[in-house]
Amino acid sequence: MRQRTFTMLKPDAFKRRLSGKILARFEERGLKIVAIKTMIISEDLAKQHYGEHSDKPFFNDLVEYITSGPVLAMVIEADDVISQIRKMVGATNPKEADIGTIRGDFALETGRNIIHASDSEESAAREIGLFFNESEICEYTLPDEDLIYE
Ligand code: IDP
Ligand code: MG
Repeated sequence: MRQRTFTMLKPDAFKRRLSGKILARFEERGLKIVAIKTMIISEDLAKQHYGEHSDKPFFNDLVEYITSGPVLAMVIEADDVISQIRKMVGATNPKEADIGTIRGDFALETGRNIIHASDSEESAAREIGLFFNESEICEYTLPDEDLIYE
């Protein structure tokens, strides 16, 4: 069964006009985008999304950062997609992220690390539910799925 994950280009990525380059990486690898939208996240949604970090010293800055402009929120579907996208995203601190990862190639600071990706099946289900209605998620088949999957 293919998996779904929640991925979000943060306001710095969107404002730096990196969306196309980052989406191209997902598309070229054969991952299927099943939902995508731009939005400005409310403070309430930001606090829910990052609820696990509410006790951290950076929490207020994180909420301010993620609500500071448009994000590009998406649901991506593929085999093992949660762990594959985390690998493509790279370490939380871009200075420690491998070159070739999205953070390693496009970012320098933890507080400006340009992209979010769910870290487990549980968080993917929770985050998809926070950002998307079922009716916004598109079921379809890629025309080259038999070339991507054996
Ligand atoms: P992740 O995004 O790689 O899953 P988490 O530890 O879940 O990393 O942290 C969520 C987000 O909070 C990070 O992507 C980053 O934007 C921010 N963050 C995490 N640690 C710090 C920090 O030490 N200073 C500032 N921001 C941080
Ligand atoms: Mg996280």
